Formats: sequence, C-alpha cells, structure tokens
Amino acid sequence: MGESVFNPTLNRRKFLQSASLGAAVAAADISLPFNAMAAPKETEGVAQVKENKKVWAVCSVNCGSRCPLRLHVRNNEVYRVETDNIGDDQYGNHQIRACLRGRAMRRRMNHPDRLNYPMKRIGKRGEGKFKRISWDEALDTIADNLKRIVRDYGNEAVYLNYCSGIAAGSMTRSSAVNSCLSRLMNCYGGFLNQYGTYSRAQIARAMPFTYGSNMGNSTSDIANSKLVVYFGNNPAETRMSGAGITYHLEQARERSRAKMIVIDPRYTDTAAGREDEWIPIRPGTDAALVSAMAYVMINENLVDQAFLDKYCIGYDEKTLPPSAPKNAHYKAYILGQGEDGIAKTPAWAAQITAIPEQTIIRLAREIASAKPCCITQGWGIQRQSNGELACRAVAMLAILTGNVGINGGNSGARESTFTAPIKPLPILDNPVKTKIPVFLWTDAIERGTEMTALKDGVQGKDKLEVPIKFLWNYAGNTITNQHSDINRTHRILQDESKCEMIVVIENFMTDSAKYADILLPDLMTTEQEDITPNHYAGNMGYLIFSQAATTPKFERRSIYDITSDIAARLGRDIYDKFTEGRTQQEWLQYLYAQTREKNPFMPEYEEVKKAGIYKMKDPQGHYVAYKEFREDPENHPLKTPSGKIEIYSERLAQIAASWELDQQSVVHPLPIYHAGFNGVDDPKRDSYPFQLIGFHHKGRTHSSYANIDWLQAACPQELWMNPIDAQNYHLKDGDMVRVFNEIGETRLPVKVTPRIMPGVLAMGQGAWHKANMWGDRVDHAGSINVLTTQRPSPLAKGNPQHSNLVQVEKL
Ligand SMILES: Nc1nc2c(c(=O)[nH]1)N[C@H]1C(S)=C(S)[C@@H](COP(=O)(O)OP(=O)(O)OC[C@H]3O[C@@H](n4cnc5c(=O)[nH]c(N)nc54)[C@H](O)[C@@H]3O)O[C@H]1N2
Ligand SMILES: Nc1nc2c(c(=O)[nH]1)N[C@H]1C(S)=C(S)[C@@H](COP(=O)(O)OP(=O)(O)OC[C@H]3O[C@@H](n4cnc5c(=O)[nH]c(N)nc54)[C@H](O)[C@@H]3O)O[C@H]1N2
Ligand code: SF4
Ligand SMILES: [Mo]
Repeated sequence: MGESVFNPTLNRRKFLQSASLGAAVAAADISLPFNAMAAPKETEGVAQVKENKKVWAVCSVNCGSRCPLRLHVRNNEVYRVETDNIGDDQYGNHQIRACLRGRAMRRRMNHPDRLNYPMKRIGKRGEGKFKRISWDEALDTIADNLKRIVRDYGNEAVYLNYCSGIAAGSMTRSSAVNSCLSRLMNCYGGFLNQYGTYSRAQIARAMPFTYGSNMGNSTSDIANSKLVVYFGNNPAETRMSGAGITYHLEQARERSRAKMIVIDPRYTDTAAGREDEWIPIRPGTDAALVSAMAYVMINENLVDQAFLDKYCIGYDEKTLPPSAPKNAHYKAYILGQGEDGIAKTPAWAAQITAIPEQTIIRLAREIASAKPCCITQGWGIQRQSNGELACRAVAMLAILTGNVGINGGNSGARESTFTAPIKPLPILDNPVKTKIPVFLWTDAIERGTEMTALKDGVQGKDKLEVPIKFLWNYAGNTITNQHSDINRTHRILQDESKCEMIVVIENFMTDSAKYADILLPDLMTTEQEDITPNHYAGNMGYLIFSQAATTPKFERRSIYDITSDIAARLGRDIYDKFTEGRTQQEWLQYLYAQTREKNPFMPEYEEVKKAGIYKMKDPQGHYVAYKEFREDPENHPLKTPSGKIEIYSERLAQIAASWELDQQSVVHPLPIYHAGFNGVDDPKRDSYPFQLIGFHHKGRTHSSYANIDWLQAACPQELWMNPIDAQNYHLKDGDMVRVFNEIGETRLPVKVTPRIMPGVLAMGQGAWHKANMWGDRVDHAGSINVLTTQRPSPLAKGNPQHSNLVQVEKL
C-alpha cells in the first residue's frame, strides 16, 4: 500500500467498490505469536451472505437509553431499520421504540467516511494525515510502546480516557474503568484510575454529603404526585427512547394529573405545551431561587419542622453539630443571621435570578402546600462552576417541604431507573490505586507531578508521581470535541515528548481521532454479538441480545479481538489471563450463566438469544429513594456520618478548611448560593456579557450521529438568542454570528426565539469541531468546546461546561 493521506473522497470510492463486491474484504489475516491460541476472528456468518434476515441489534450510544433495533439484511447489507415489535401501546407493556437517531443506523453503518484500515499518523497531531498500515504493524507498535512506557515510567503513566461512545455492552462497553481495555491493562500491571464523569461529576460528588448517596424516585412514581417541579431536567430531549423517561413522565402525569413547573433558561421540549408554567432562570442561580423560597417558607411557617427535627442535621440550632460555629445553621443563613448577614429575601433573589419577586413568593407557597411534590433536577444545573452547591440547594427544597422518602415526592436528585441484571466482562483488580478527576487528564499530561490531593483532587496518593505518557481512547471524542478548551488541549498534545503515545479506536475520523498516533478501525456494535442492558427506561428493564448484522467489512475488527491480540504481544501469560480461553461468544454465554445463577427466574440462554430481547419490570413497581430511612430512620440510617440528612456537613466544613481553593471556588458545609466563576457576577461580564449554555441536543448523542445528513437537516446547529437581544445586536433569524471569549471563537447561524431568556445564549453541544489549528483556530461548526474553560469546579474538580461568558458579533 502506498503512502496515503487520509482522504474521505478516496475512502468513499473504496467503500462503493467494496459494497458492490458484496462480502468485500474478509477479516484481516493476522499472524499471532502462537497460532494455536489465535484470538477469535469475526468471520461467522460469511456463509449466510446472500441470506435475507432480520437481526436484533442495539443503538448503544450514550444517550442514557439503549434502544433495540431490528435490522433487515440482504446481501450482507442492512437495507432497513425497524425497532422493537414486542409489546404494544399499553403503558407497562409498551414497545421500546428507537428515536430518530437510532433509526438512522443504516446511514451510520454504511457511512462513506467510516474507518476501514489501521493507520499511523504521518502529519502533526491533529492534522489528520495518516498512512495505512497492516494490523501487525499497528499492534506491534502499540505493544512495544506500552512495554517501553510501563518499563520507564510505571503503570501510573498509562491512562484510559473517559469515553462513552458505547454505553454498556457486556463486551463492547467503552467505559474507561470497565472495558476490554481496562481488563487488558489490569492483566498488565494496571493503569492510572479516574473518578467522576463528564455527565454528573458535581452532583455525584456533592449529593452524598447530604444524603449518603445520589438517588431519586422513579419517574413512574409521579403517578402519585400533586405537583412536579423540574429544575433543568429535559427528558423530552435527553431521554427520548420509547421506553425512556419522557414517556414515563407523560404517562404518570396522565394518571395523577399533576401540575408541572419547568425551571430552565430555555423553553425545552419537555415544557413545550405540556407544562403549566415555565420559569426562565439565569444559569447558575438556582440556589438563590431556592434560598428565597426558603425565606418565604420560614417566615410563613410553611416548612415541615417535624421532618427537619427528626431526620436532619443543621437546619436550626437544635440539630447543629457541636463542631460548627454559632449560627452556622441553614435557618440563620437564610434569615441573614449567619456569616454573610444577608437575608435571602425574594427581592435579593430576583435581581440574581431574573425571576420576579412575586413569582418567587407564589412558587414558594405553592410548592410548600402541594404534597406530595416531586422536585427533580437534571444534570445541566450541576455542570457548572458552582454545580456542587447548586445541586444540594435543589435537594434542600425537597427537604424543607418533607418530600423525601415518600411516594409522589422526591429527594431533589435526578430520577432513578430500574435496570435488568447482566454481568459485564470482569475487569479484574487494578493494582494502581491512584485516581485523578476525569476532567483533569490534560493537566495530568502537562503538569502531572505538580498535581496534589488538596489542590487537584488526586485520590489514593498525596500527589501524582508521573505524568500521563500513554493514552488509550476507545469510542470517545473527549480528546478534543467533548473536552473543554479544545485550543489548549491541541497545544498540550503538540509536544510529543509529553504524552508519547495516543491510541484511538474509532468508527470515524473524528476530531479526537486526528490526534491519534495509531488509529484502529472498530466494528460497530451492530456488527458483532453482545448483550446490552437497558438504562434510563423507568421501571421497565430489558436485555438486548444483539447479533452481527453483517460480516466485518474492510479490515475492521472487534475490540475483544484487538485487545486479545495486544495481550498476546505482551506475553503468553497475559494473553491467557486476559482471554481465559474464551471467544467473545463463549464469554457472553458464561456471563449470562453467572447472571442467571443469581436470578434463576431468567430464561435459558439459547431461548433469550433466539428471542433477541428479554424484558422484565421492576418488581417493586415504583422506586422511592430513602423510603426505608423515612419509615424507620433508627434501623435504616443513611450512609452519611450521622446517618441523617446532613444539611450542614461537617466533612464539607473540613474540606473547606483544608483544601487549597481560590476565592471564586467555594466549598461550604451548607447548600448556599455562590455565583462561582464565569457566573452572573463575574467581572468578565464587562467584556463578555452573555451567559452561554450547551444543551444536550436531539439531533445527536453528543458527537455521535453528528455526521448523519438527515439528522443535520432535521436539527440544525444554531445559536439560540432572545428577540430582545437580537434587536439590540441588529440580528435576524439565520444571520451568521461569531461567538467568542478569551478562550476561542466559533461561528454559526443565530436562531432568534423567545424560547430562551434574554442575556442567555444556548447551542447544542457536540457539533464536530472544524478549524484550521495551524491558522486562526476559529471553529466553523458551532462546536461549543472552543469556548469552555478547563478550570475545574471546586469540590468534584468536574467540568463546568455550562458556565461560559461570551460576546456575539454579526459576521
Ligand atoms: N460543552 C460541553 N461538553 C460536553 C458536554 C456538555 O454538556 N457540554 N457533555 C459532556 C458529557 S455529559 C459527556 S457524557 C461527554 C460525551 O463525550 P464522548 O464520550 O466523547 O461521547 P460522543 O461524543 O458520543 O463520542 C463517542 C465517540 O464514540 C464513537 N463510537 C460510537 N460507537 C462506537 C463503536 O461502536 N466503536 C468505536 N470504536 N467508537 C464508537 C463515536 O464515533 C464518537 O466519536 O461529552 C461531554 N462534553
Ligand atoms: N439527545 C440526546 N440525549 C442525551 C445526550 C445527548 O447528547 N443527546 N446525552 C446523554 C448524556 S451522556 C447525559 S450526561 C445527559 C445529560 O442530561 P442533562 O445534563 O440533564 O442535559 P443538559 O441539556 O445539559 O441540561 C438539561 C437542562 O438544563 C438546563 N440548564 C442548564 N443550566 C441550568 C441552570 O443553571 N439552571 C437550570 N434550572 N437549568 C439549567 C438546560 O437548558 C437544559 O434544558 O443526557 C443524555 N441524553
Ligand atoms: S439515540 Fe438513544 S433514544 Fe435514540 S435510538 Fe439510540 S438509544 Fe434510543
Ligand atoms: Mo454524559
């Protein structure tokens, strides 16, 4: 093969040629060090090439659902995509219907720009110039570098980047801590661990200080509610599956006729005519709203005092821990008798939140008097610079009104969901105990040995001993596109003496893939056998037994196949430990058998495999978070140090006193309001007056499916702007604008709409970054992460990707 720069047009031609050849190229012929134990090859089904068949498959991207697909196959090509046909239109027996993205699966599988061959980089990192190489050369290069880096720096220098492209297949899942790659690395001495996610770093870290965990009632339990209050929760766009939360919400409300109030800077699809009231709020200010509602409730005697006395710590002086200073309790904070001396009146909150004083008063009375009231938040609130405080503040509203642990109520956290059981591939123990926050991986490359526990949230050690030298990236676009401050990451990765080896395993030439040193073409999950459990599907759980719809085309290979071959190159013992002598199919049989041992009511393997899908309902009906605690707190204490709900947390007081934090990064024992950095009161607003949030968009799952033309046409990438702002900036619908701040610039058309409040802008996150990185670095695709900061949130060291300040100009 001659030297070739990666070229989509060339690729497209090859694709067409091979497609017309039917079965095309068979799986690569790989010579292994020991042939007897050669890893399984994906050649099954070659004999059936001409057959007409329907295959159960799964849409396995990380949208929080996982919908079954039924792929119609002819001549080894998918020609039609259907979805679940088991069940009917009756709630409880409903079909798990795929959304518009899953139904575009044929266009994704057959996309002319798919990766077909292993490649090595021949240009600069990020330039996108690659040369086709053999699998042998690719895997040898990876194994040699891995051996060298582990020998020279130790296993702590190897990192598995957070990647969510494949959510939850038993064999194919891409979770950085729970995948074929983590198993491989654990067979070879381990890897630098991580904690948190891009999804919910702040809430997952903060909520347990209040409740000991981060649970919410199931959405179906809204059938028992009088009032639903959604803070930045948008299931109509983020839980879109036919079995998804959006359907459960609609059905449950049909039963209870519960009123619904949506608090969100955007008029979301979840509101969109189904809400009773939309209350637009400035991003990052929910804690101010809650504080003012608390002020009204306290003054009008509307709080559930018996609940606060019996179940909580730190509401007033009665339950304040002895270690706390005088007047450090919540009530004093609200009434202005605490440290800051400010009464959190509705007038005070009105100028912060942009919600009128009278609305706040009315809302407080309404929420306090409608019991049970389901107070729920999505994860947009916490993906901010003050997210840890804000998410606990929303929980405070549920606590003040005593709605915790009861049917029809909620804890204030996001809804919980029931998941059918299936054991994933065991990953074995990681001998390395050091962990970094997911969001700080670029810091761990650039200044790894400066990172400490008290400043950067390193866990397991006081400080990192080596920087990251080897980066695995399997099914993720978090090297650049999905991580903050793309321009900074680009700069860090240019220095090849820092991170010495980057391996990307992908289906497409994404922006992140361009930074690979070795780039491997993966099979899609529709092209191999796996077992995938449901995720956000309310109280209906299910398992999808997917089969390969087509044989592997070109030189694409499965992740188990790839990692087995790398294991073989690391040593015979590593290979044996990694595979345990099982093929992918044998692993699935084994994992199902193990699952069934614990759940004997589940059918035989062959039976479910034939059926393609297995559904089971939550035996509890509705899940109610902290129900046992509510009923019997003595015998069912929470997992907090006191066993109670900790409104005042002594552990947070300790962290606040001992960690190294700057002025804008606040950790506090109480769920107070603080604007955080890039917030409403940041001095930067003089130059960058707009707050910008990046919502999760229905046209894509993050960046997955972003390259599908049908979806681009249905859901164009636009900058949402209120008509008042548009008038001030002399902009009309469709005008091209530049959106910029001190970090970067992107360009896209403006959508002038009253569905966003004045002063706030929004764009869907996940559009594919498109910029000349050796030129002006201006993005031309509306890719928000050229504007987001790498500065982490205070407690979780998480991604504050919705806390952005920008300016806009007409082009
Ligand atoms: N500004 C901003 N940034 C954000 C967010 C935000 O709200 N705002 N959200 C954050 C959140 S919550 C998350 S979870 C992350 C998600 O970020 P990612 O985990 O990067 O998710 P995706 O963008 O979907 O990228 C997944 C990649 O996996 C690839 N992929 C899909 N299927 C397969 C497969 O079968 N095999 C292989 N090898 N690859 C596959 C896709 O082609 C895609 O490139 O983004 C975060 N980034
Ligand atoms: N279609 C689609 N579905 C998805 C995904 C996707 O990319 N596409 N991603 C999936 C993943 S991995 C995740 S983590 C989840 C993410 O789910 P979320 O994090 O809940 O989604 P977001 O859109 O970031 O935020 C939800 C809402 O919060 C609002 N919001 C933002 N800031 C604030 C604030 O300060 N206060 C209030 N009150 N509201 C605010 C936003 O306008 C938005 O409507 O979605 C999942 N589902
Ligand atoms: S993107 Fe999500 S909701 Fe849509 S089909 Fe796929 S799994 Fe289902
Ligand atoms: Mo996420």
